[in-house]
Amino acid sequence: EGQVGKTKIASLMEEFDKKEEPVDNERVQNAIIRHLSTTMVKIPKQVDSFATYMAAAYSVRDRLIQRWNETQEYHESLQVKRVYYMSMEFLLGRSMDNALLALGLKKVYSDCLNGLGFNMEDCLEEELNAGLGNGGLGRLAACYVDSLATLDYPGWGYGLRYEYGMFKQLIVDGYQKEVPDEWLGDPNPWELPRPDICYQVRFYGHVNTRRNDDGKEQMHWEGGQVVDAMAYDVPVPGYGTNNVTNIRLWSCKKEKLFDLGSFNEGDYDHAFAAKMHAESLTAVLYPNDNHMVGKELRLKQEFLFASATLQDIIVRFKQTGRPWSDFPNLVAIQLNDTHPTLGVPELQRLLIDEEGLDWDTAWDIVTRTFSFTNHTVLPEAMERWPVPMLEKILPRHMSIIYDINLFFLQKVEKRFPDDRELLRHISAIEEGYPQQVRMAFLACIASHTVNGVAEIHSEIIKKTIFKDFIHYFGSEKFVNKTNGIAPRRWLHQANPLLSELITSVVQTKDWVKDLRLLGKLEEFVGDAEFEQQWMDIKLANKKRLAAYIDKVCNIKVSPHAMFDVQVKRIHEYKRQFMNILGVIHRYNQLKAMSETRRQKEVPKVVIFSGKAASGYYVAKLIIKLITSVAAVVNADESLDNLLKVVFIPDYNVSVAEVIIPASDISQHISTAGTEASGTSNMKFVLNGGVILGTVDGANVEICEEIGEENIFNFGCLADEVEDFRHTQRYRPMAIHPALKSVLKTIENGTFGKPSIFGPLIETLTSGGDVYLISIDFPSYLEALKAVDRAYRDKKSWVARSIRCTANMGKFSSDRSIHEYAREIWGIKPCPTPPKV
Ligand code: B1H
Repeated sequence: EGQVGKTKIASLMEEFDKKEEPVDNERVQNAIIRHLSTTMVKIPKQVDSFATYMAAAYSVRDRLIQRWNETQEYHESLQVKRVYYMSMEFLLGRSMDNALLALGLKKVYSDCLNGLGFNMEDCLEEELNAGLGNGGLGRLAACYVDSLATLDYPGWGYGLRYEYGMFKQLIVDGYQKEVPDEWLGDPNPWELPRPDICYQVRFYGHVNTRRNDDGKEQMHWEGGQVVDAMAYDVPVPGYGTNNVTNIRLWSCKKEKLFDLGSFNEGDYDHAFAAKMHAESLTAVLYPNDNHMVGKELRLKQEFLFASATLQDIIVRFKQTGRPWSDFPNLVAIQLNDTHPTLGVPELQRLLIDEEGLDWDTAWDIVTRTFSFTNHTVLPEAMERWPVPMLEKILPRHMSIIYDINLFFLQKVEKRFPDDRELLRHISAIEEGYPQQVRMAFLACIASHTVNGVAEIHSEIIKKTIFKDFIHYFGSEKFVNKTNGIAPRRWLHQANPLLSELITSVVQTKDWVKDLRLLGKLEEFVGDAEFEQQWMDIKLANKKRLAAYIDKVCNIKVSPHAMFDVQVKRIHEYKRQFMNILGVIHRYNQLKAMSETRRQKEVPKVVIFSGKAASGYYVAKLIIKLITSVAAVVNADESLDNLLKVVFIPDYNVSVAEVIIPASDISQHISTAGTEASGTSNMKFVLNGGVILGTVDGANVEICEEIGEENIFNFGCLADEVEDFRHTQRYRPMAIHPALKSVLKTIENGTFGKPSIFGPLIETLTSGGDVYLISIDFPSYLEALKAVDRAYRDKKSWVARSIRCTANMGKFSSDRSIHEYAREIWGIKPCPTPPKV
């Protein structure tokens, strides 16, 4: 009978997932009401826009879960190859709007909410931001999962469920202040807890050798401390497809410090308190972008992540019943930078110590499975872990890493005998006190393919960090995969007005999935009516941003002024410092101008936003300088509103969605060769914003696509940087008169006590000006002038703006994912059959 019952429930459930609630006003409304009453446990007088948002979210989630089940079941039944995108960061932002658009439910929900006395915008604003990432690297992972889902590729994201994501930024007295991000304060309808999917992860302990049944020696890692990692699944819907992809995030259960003695004595409170105070490994995201801090806790996070993920992948592989040699035919693992690299020795360990494979068979599987993306060349961002720390926390992995390195060096030695220098340079273990493991080298040795994230960056890494590896492996292993962005979020969702206009002239909505179709917009350059609509939409987006600025900064800005935007993490290499120095130059110029001369100037609002890592002193000083300049400039009535400076606090995905569609010009001005790609540059241009940028990262390819007459480039080139750095270091006072006078304005106290900014100015003078601000400053000022000149000609500006959007097809994350799928992962689209 039990058996009959089982088949009955199986067939009923299968049927259930295949059908979906029809989409009509009444049913959607019923679903919202049902969740308000049941899930949210509200009585009528308690209903507010938050409860309504939550109920609506739960009703959308119901649909997502069914499709998720169906997708996973389908892929499993076909035993298709999957990619697992391993990333310590997923900067997802909000999910509701994205899900509504993906499932084609926006209109119905909007009508329903109106019918219930609420409006869509207010409800969407109730959602918290999932800020489980620092910046570009984390947002890239989110866009890539969006594309995997939309293109029906079988794949999952794997990450960590931090209880506290990227901190919230307050600006107090002009300084950044960090506040914990309590994003799980409200229940999160977008995650599905999986208490039954749990793995044990070990730390410390020791390694024992044992003989197994056939007399072979086997290593066993034992003792130490064990924690539980539990899965939370985040469903990510594809746009206009039945496919729903999974991001599996691990949460570390609090360590079991339950004091049983006092519990049994009835001292319940005391026992409980001990448990509550135990820190979880997944408590908090390390808030450093492009900077490594060698903290033990971070290493433990990385291993918890690697171990739980590999155990989970192996469990699923074993369910297929296929032989181990098939592992790389069913599993591709992409390492999003080196942060998940411990997955390499962990897979090797699981295969040899737990599954009994021999070293070579296991290593062959490992190297056919992993591939690795490098995202930076900044030396301070390169992960290195001290050997003694690894030996203590992960003794078995340290010995595996030694062996991986030894066997690798033996092969190098065989090919290039007697080249001690080469061996020293190429070793994954860096000599010194203490010795350190170079994680990028380990990732490179274990991967079949290594990629950079923009053409220029992929070329640079071949000449720098991986130079010796090319010598050994040849260059075929090193490829480029230029980054991309999800058009769903960064145009369709963030810029509904432009998106509607585009659909009306392209005469199909297919551009949302096939961004090259935007090319058709070129035909409308010169069409007066279209150009007027284009400008009206930019103005409307600027008004939306102006209202936001008024709300959060209490500053009134004119939407008719040029909006000049730089929003990204605050870092010396990104040179927000140079931008604000340029603003001071402009301020001095305006003040020195005659009234009549001034009338001819372009009114400008310079907008900054971004977070500094909490321990990054100089970056925090840059924020203080920006806010100090803003205070003086904005209060100066003699400027006739020709210049305003705004620092928008707490930059995050949702804030970006408001800022980006509103920019006229945006700045991407990193020292050439330092920004691997940049992805916000793509977002701005896609929304008809023009770039002022250096010849760096993806700026180069954007320029190739949209034409150099449509971008403002300046500054020295990447291959000149080393020489300049050298001369600058020895002649740091070779400073241009314009820069000198700007520094003087700071030093004479115009923006507050000059001593505050002393250490910042010293980075230019005694610090050797590593990021070459004094070299690029003159050409930067020239470029700013060129932008002003061009902006005055409204007609050609709008043409330029349209051409920008029209030629951004290449930068869809769909293009990137297709390339990864074909050329690195070997996976094929596998669309889940549509609903009956
Ligand atoms: C990028 C990082 C990064 N590159 C270390 N590297 C981190 C490094 O927590 N950490 O230790 C966190 C992040 N992030 C960015 O990746 C690049 O700077 C951008 O240029 C690039 O567009 C982005 C995506 O490829």
